[in-house]
Amino acid sequence: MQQNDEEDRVYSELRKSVGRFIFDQGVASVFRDMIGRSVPGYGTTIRMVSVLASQYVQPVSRCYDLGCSLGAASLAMQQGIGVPGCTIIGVDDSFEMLKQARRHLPAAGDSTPVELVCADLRDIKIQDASMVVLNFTLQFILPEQRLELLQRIHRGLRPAGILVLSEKIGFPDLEHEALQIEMHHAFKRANGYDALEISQKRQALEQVLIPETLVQHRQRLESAGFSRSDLWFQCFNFISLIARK
Ligand code: GEK
Repeated sequence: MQQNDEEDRVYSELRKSVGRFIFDQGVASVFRDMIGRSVPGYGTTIRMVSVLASQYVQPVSRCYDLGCSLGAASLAMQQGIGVPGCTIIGVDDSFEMLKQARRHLPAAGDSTPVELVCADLRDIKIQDASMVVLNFTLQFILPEQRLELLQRIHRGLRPAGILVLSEKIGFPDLEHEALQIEMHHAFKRANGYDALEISQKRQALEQVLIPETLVQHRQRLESAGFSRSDLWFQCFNFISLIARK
């Protein structure tokens, strides 16, 4: 089990100017707390990655956790995989995130080994995969680069392989969008964030995390070659899809 439970106070002090959000040492050291208190249903997505791994990972195949941060989804896959000969590859371009992830990675023992790779996921070769996880990562890739990435994932998946895609989404109806954001902010307040923290973090993420609608995601998955994509989870403006080769 990972231990990284420092409290997130990153945006608690008033800043003269709020720069772009980056996954630096300050964020990495509180990330577990930050994501748990910020993303409704995050724990559920991690637990279900484990369930989906037990159902869909094929013997002697690769599993990818792209944008792995502290490796929570990699560990969930490791716990779920019940077939022999697999490798889990966790990829993140934040050195600080991987430094924390490595500190908490348990020795593999008899279970599926996890390799952590510090690289841009846009440069990673995906091959012989039966499961790929993008748990709240695609939202940080420029929209015009997303199709190419999904095509590459699709090509690298074996027949019957799956992609788990979790994202913060937007809504075409502005009133619906406003209500979802209101509920998300209520969730954050209920988890102890104050108005300043919520607004400064929102500002920092503005140019960095670019949400799209559910329809845009599903259409892109189809264009990338996936035979179907199904919504299995939604809590407010956070969703997760399972896409099948
Ligand atoms: C979890 N999946 O705990 N290449 C590699 N990594 C990247 C890139 C890129 N181009 N862009 C962003 N990242 C995790 C949570 S967090 C989600 C994922 C969030 C990495 C970035 O460094 C960060 O660690 C991760 O993607 C996004 O299940 O913070 O909302």
